[in-house]
Amino acid sequence: MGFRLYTYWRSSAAFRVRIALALKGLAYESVPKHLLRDGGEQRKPDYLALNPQGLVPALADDGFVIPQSLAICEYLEEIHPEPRLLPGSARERATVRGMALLIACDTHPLNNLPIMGYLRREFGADDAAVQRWVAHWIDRGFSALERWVESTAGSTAAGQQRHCHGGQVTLADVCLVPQMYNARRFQVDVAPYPRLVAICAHLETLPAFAAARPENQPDAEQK
Ligand SMILES: N[C@@H](CCC(=O)N[C@@H](CS)C(=O)NCC(=O)O)C(=O)O
Repeated sequence: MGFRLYTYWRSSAAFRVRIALALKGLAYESVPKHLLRDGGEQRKPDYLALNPQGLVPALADDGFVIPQSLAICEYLEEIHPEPRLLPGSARERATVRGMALLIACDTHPLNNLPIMGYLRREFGADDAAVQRWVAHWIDRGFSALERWVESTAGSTAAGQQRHCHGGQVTLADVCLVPQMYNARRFQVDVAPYPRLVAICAHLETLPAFAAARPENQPDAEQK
């Protein structure tokens, strides 16, 4: 049976898992859940029976279902350790996990579509207000990460930074690229974060990151 990934092309949380699967060379069946069509396929009873939270992604491994992108990445890391997304010492892994959580817990949830919808519905926020909200929370997360990677990112002989931590891809990079995609999608100015931009420019050239990109998914829609 193998892996089955419940996904949506534009979901940045699913994007993380697609990158991790591709980096580890793991094949999977893609099961798209359209988040907007027909009230949201992720809210239908058949999917809620698999994932009571009604969010994508979820990964089924021979029928065992795991929700939450970082739990999925850590599961993949445990059952297929190479290449390592959590390398090095306990301290290094704590740093990488901290960076991943900065994005996945403290940044991404605040610019997720349901939050924007709630701001519009319940607080009467217009497009400009929602845009300000999104930019504010991405700026807050990216400002901190930009400072943080200054001391942890490996650099080439030419002084270019290519990863959030050390000289190889880690879980922090797996989270950064989808968040950068979101920032650009919502027209947030990323110029104040040159290290993060340089890291993403490198990572986006890697085949695993390219394969996982939203526009390369079977359910991708033309804009
Ligand atoms: N913390 C979760 C976040 C998952 C999440 O927010 N997924 C979004 C798409 S990026 C979703 O399914 N939204 C649909 C909805 O809220 O109804 C994870 O990392 O997996």
